[in-house]
Formats: sequence, structure tokens, C-alpha cells
Amino acid sequence: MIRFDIITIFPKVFQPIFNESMIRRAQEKKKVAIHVHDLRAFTQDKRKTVDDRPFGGGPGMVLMAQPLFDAIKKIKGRKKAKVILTCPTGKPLTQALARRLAQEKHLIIICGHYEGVDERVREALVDETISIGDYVLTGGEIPAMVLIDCVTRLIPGVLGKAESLVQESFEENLLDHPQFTRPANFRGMKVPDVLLSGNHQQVNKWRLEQSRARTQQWRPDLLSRKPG
Ligand code: 4GO
Repeated sequence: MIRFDIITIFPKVFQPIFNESMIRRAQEKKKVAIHVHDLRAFTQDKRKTVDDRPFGGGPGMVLMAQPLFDAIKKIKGRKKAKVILTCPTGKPLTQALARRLAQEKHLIIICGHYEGVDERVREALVDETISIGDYVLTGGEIPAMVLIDCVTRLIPGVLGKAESLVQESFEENLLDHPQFTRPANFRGMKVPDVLLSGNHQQVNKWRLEQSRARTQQWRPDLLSRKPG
């Protein structure tokens, strides 16, 4: 069982994602527990202020240290937990990193907003800064969802046998082979004969060739990436 705690100024946005499909089933099977915390609950003024203007000037606002320090202290208690900040400056999220995070017991994810988070939060509280890609979003909520989705599906027992992870492409730095389903002939576009042959050895050979060719064509950078 992995416990995820999310600290956010938009707690409601997580409900529709976490209450459906795989992540819902993972919670029902007690493989994960997800707790969403409203950062405003940890503010100290009547207006529930979470942000303030940046020292040194410039546009926008910065998430203040105090509510985040108090939130993390309360959530951690006396127990150990890994604190993650999602930010474009972070380590890229890869399948290998997700597999490492799937070994953890307790992850606390801070969702940044505005121009970012007071640097003292990162210095004093954050164990790992993670980026889901080289682009900027308005908030860390979507990266938090991405992280929880890709870690959760790696927990043993979350996916059924049919969705087995063994042959998965990114695990070997290869893109997936093409997939087809019925009908075998759709408006004159035919499924490759080998897939209808029933010869599993030939099917596997074809799939591996397809994976290699597509990786070469679309993501040659993956071929020189070290195995996770
Ligand atoms: C994370 C957070 C992008 C990512 C973010 C990412 N944008 N690439 N925006 O993982 C500070 C202000 C961070 C909003 C947040």
C-alpha cells in the first residue's frame, strides 16, 4: 500500500480523475490511499492567503512558505515520507523513476502555482523535484495526477493479468508495436496477415521489429538511453 498526500489550492479537481477506472479500483483494493489537502486550511489569516508578491519585484505571486511548512508538518507527523515538488526544473519523470517511486510507502506531493513556491520550501522540505516534461503549466495539479497514475499502475496487483506489464515498451526504452482489433478488413484497410496467422512466434518477431522501427523513426533518442 502506498499513501499519497497532495497539497493543493484546488482540491476539487482531483475527484473526477481519482474516482474512476484504475485509480479507483486501486483504492478499493487497498493498493493506494490518496488524501487531498486544501492548502488554505493551513493559512493563518481571515482571508486564507496562500501567496504574496516576490521579493526583488517582478510579475505574479509566490506561494508562501508558512502554509506549506504547516501542512507538511501536520501530514508527516512523526512518520517518514518523501516530499515531492512538481516543477519544470525537476528531474524528468521516466518509467524508471516511476518504478523507483512505486517502492515508497508514503509520498507527499506539493502542487505549485502562480510564479512558483518560496525557495525555502524546496530547501527545507522537498526531497525530490520532478518534472513531467519540458513545458510550463499553470499549476502542479496535472503533474501530480500524472505521477500518481503512472506510479499506481506499477504496484503489484493493481493491473489485471490481461494488462500485464511484462512486455511493456517503455520498460525497454522501445515504443509499443501497433495494435489492431476487429474487423480484419475495415473499409479496405487490412490487418497485417501475420497477426491473423495464429503463429505466436512470428507475431512476437513482427511486433519486436515494428517496435524497433518505430523507435528508430520517431524516438531515436530512446535507443541511446540507458536501461532504467
Ligand atoms: C510542473 C509544474 C510544469 C510542470 C508547473 C512540469 N509546470 N513540467 N507549473 O512538470 C510553478 C508554477 C510550478 C506552476 C507550476
